[in-house]
Amino acid sequence: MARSPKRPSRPSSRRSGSAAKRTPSRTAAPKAGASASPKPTAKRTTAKTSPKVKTIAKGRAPAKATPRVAVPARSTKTVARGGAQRTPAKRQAPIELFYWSTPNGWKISIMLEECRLPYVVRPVNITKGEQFAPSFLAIAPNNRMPAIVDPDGPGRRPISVFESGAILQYLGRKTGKLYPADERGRVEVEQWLMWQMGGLGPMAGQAHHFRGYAPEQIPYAIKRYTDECHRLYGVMNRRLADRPFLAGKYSIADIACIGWASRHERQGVDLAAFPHLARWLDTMLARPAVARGMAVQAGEAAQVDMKDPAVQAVLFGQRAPG
Ligand SMILES: N[C@@H](CCC(=O)N[C@@H](CS)C(=O)NCC(=O)O)C(=O)O
Repeated sequence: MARSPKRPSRPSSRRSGSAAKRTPSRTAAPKAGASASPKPTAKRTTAKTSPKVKTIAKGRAPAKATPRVAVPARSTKTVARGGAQRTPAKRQAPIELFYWSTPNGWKISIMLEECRLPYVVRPVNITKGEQFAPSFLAIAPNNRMPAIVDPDGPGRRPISVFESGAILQYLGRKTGKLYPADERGRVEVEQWLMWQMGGLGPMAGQAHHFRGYAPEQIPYAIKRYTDECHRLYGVMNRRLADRPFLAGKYSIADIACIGWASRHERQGVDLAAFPHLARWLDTMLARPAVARGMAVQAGEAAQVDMKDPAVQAVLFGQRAPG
């Protein structure tokens, strides 16, 4: 399995499944910002769907209920079923994953792979402004991916969820996997999940920005966020000194951290001083589901030049409208 943190391999054959070709949603059509449709990347076969049925995974029944939430009208490129195809007894409509290949997006593709849930990727090319499409904002009002629509939500009705931490918790509760039900176990997981959401993710994101993307080099900002990443990895290293994973057992807290930690070099942090973290990183990257999750549509994102002024105009300097 791919172990490279920087360039995850293409999805393995275990992940490959049939693809569903979506017809446009009648409930919403992306307007502003959704300037271009992404190109298909995965080698898939296609299956026709009726306008009412958003997705069909091969060998599965269509969703019983049409999602009532608005979804982007662009075509779907990928259906990934993880290991779900090995346990086809239960009919399961695929979860729609609104996604671009980034550390936050990977959290959910990894979780779906770990849980062997069938899912269909709805690409949200954030470098082209597709995160501002009204139909996407209807499910993700923060104009950030990832988001999901689960056609089989509570009460067997569709539900949408945005914010990667909330999605991980939702999927953990839904499947009973990687998120303990007992209160002590849950608290262990949640404190490290929130640590990632409020600490490692934002600080590493700022380090990436000021070290790699910013049009001007600002030494104070670079030092500030590089130092903070270094501090956070020290915290993580101490935590991992006497347990294999952040909450003891493998959990959604580890999944939340892996994408960011795998990019420690971009944050200017050498792991030589953090042996327990380095061991955890190797263990994580060796997990087949992690490799598969990080490989989802990685090629498309890798082609983007983050220094391109058109890309920077979309991603940086965003302000509230009006
Ligand atoms: N707190 C959010 C952060 C998500 C986030 O920042 N996503 C980025 C990509 S990693 C995004 O969609 N950026 C679009 C933009 O900046 O407009 C979460 O964890 O879901």
